[in-house]
Amino acid sequence: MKTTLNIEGMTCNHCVEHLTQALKHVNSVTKVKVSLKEKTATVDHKENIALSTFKEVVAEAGYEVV
Ligand SMILES: [Cu+2]
Repeated sequence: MKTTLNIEGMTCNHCVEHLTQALKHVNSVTKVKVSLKEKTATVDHKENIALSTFKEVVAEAGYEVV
């Protein structure tokens, strides 16, 4: 499964790395690709993940799913 999230609040590559690591820690996630330019996070995962879970993880990292 693949989910693309629109992310607000990233300003530099540190943010990209920070968010990537946060999303990688979510259960069943296999791959994360974050784009600063596109303001997106594309997440590959083996099981269904609720949007609320993604929102929570992103918020905890200091950014926002929009
Ligand atoms: Cu940053």
